[in-house]
Amino acid sequence: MNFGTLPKRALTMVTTLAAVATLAFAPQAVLAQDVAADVTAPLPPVAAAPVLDPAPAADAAVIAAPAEGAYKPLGTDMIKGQPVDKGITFQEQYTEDGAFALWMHDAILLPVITVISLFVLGLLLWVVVKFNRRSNKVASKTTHNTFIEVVWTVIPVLILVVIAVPSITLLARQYESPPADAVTIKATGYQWYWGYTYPDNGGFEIVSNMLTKEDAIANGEPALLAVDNRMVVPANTPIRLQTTAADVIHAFAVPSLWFKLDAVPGRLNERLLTIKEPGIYYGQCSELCGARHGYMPIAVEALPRAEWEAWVREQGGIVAGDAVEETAAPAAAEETAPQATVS
Ligand SMILES: [Cu+2]
Repeated sequence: MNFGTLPKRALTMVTTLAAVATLAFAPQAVLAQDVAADVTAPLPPVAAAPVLDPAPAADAAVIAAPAEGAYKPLGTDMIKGQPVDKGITFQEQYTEDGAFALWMHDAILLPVITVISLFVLGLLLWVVVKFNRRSNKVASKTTHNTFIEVVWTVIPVLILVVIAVPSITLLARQYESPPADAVTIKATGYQWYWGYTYPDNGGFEIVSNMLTKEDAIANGEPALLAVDNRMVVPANTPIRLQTTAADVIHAFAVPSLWFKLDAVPGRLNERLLTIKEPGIYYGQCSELCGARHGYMPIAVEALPRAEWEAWVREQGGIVAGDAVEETAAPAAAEETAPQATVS
């Protein structure tokens, strides 16, 4: 091999690979921009839930309106987003953010990682076979090649841009503030269980402890994930999920909802959660919080809005409509009373 052909061959190869990489990634970039554009689209309208004054809410809880349909806990056929045997990607996702993240992983990150790994492996093999001492008695002294250096700087930059567009989009979506009419639910981490408070619905708290392995299996639920009282939430409704802790730092994490938020004592963290469909979704505390850290699972039960409201009333809580009716009635009576005396 003489001195001039090596850089020329390398140039041809690098140019070809650059063209292949561009062709391979171009559709991804276009897709990424499409999805990014969707982010600005407003959330689907949700029935307005006026913010309530907590004091009348507590009174109204005593005379709660009759339930439109009794609450029935979801059966084990509604368990969703569980890991599957020999699965190599994320769990199935049940939020918009999760679906977007899963798409980004499957359609962008994995192909990029695969192509780069194969490319580097190919280069290594090429060097091992072609440039060993046996086939190159006289070692090449080539050091610089401006074109190759430009190419191996520009192509990685382009790859990073292709990754950055959906990545920053996902980050921004995860910071989206809940709308004013979102249902507020506060998850409090305790050593070692969870408490779920519903401040918009009368402020009752549900305490959720892990079931024993025997009880979980008898229920048809996964051991170490099943709980006695699930965190019951409305599906297809924006939830303002707040997390805090009573003792040490915990973390509220449900993989199939693409949700993870630290629960820190003395601090209230908040993130928007909108679950796409009814189901049971399991998660775990994801901050090492002590001896029984592994035994404080999270079970989220998402119900259609009407059934969730029935559940709230069953817990002695109230939903927005109840309180409005209760507070409106006495106000109307006061207004009509003086008029009656005047006439
Ligand atoms: Cu914990």
